[in-house]
Amino acid sequence: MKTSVCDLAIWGGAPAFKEKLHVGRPNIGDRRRLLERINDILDRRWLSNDGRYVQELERRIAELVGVKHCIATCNATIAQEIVARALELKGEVIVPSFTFIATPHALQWLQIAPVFGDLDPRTHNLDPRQIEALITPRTSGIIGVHIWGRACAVDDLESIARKHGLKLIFDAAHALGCSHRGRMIGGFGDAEIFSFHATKFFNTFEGGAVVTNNDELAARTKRMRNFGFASYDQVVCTGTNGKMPEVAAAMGLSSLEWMDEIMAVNRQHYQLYAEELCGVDGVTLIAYDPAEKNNFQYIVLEIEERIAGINRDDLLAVLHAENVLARRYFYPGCHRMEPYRSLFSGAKRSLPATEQLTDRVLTLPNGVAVADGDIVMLCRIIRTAIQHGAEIAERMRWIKPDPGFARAVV
Ligand code: T4K
Repeated sequence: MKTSVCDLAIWGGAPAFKEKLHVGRPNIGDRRRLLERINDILDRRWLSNDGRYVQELERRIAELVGVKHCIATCNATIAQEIVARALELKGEVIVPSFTFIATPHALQWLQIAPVFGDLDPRTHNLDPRQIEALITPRTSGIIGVHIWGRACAVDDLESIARKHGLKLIFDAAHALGCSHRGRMIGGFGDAEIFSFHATKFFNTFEGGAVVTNNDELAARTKRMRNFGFASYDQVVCTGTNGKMPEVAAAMGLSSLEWMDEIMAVNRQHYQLYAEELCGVDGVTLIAYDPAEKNNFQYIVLEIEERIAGINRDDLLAVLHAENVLARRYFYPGCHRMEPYRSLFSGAKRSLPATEQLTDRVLTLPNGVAVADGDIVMLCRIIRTAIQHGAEIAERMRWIKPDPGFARAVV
């Protein structure tokens, strides 16, 4: 057990973990069922293009979420591009800066300008009070993101969108299995988009889906996912290749069968983190509303340097040396990444709440690949680091900062 600063691997102690502990280690469902399905795909020689497993996955996701239509895609980024086109977004679209870079990139890719809104520090989601000031005659839509699977201000965004005649999309990449006011996320706005990337709690290797109750939008999305084909040899619009392959759908179906167990493990890990980190000064584990469903995939800490005595990046360096590859999502905020940093200057560039949060957030490993003992050990390291925060901060001043360290040690 590491109790003093000298025990820490960053100063020569043995790393607490032999193997690297990742944030986003994929949850693998029932391997036997997956391999059975893959064999069936190979036997039937039907590998892609709206196959049986894709259709089954779409049906099951639509049922789970309680929407009329689910259109499975190769990933969430392409799904967002397709929906933006299907809804005829143009000019400017308001998005949060505190999100994965895919959210604004999918717009910029279509030559639509993302206009970044600041976040509400209580929710980490787009602050609805600041949106109307960003609306211009060029604004065509709003994209809310349910960060960490906690619903963004859905009701406020819906009323702003209605008032100004704007389209409303929700990036629900984190939010499969989560609810808002007792209703499953997926049925809000014009459409919502899930990601089933390997690092998500539910995965199809790579994948995503558009969910909507709008029949016309669903039909357009489906056509655009398949090059604009309306039937066998009839192309009616511009399209792309956004199809999900059968093998991905097979993974999705196996993951679905296992979803409740994954959620239960995640929730139990979350509770263990909460117990182990209870009373550690300057460390706050974000809360999930007990009245709502959540997949508990994200273990998110906020590090308050003034109280902890150590800043987030120093703590991150301590953990990386121990082979805990904690992450600082979504540092430094999309508005401070290229091309947006160069495109937007002056006051528009400053988003104080986002900038403050991206300096404080630290995400920790969760999922079925993480053992209870790992969590206890990891939390003890955090506890030790904070107990010796001032000493670590002083020692860190002598280490030359390497801006690429967070990636380099992966
Ligand atoms: N909107 C939001 C809010 C999102 O978070 C995302 C995706 C999107 C939209 C777009 O969805 P997709 O188009 O991807 O469907 C990852 C994912 O690539 C990305 O899907 C995800 N968000 C984002 C938050 O995280 P990286 O760059 O952090 O991945 P990487 O390679 O660093 O992996 C993370 C950790 O997981 C590493 O420690 C390694 C480990 N890992 C990763 C993979 C892929 C594994 O252990 N096994 C694996 O197979 O982006």
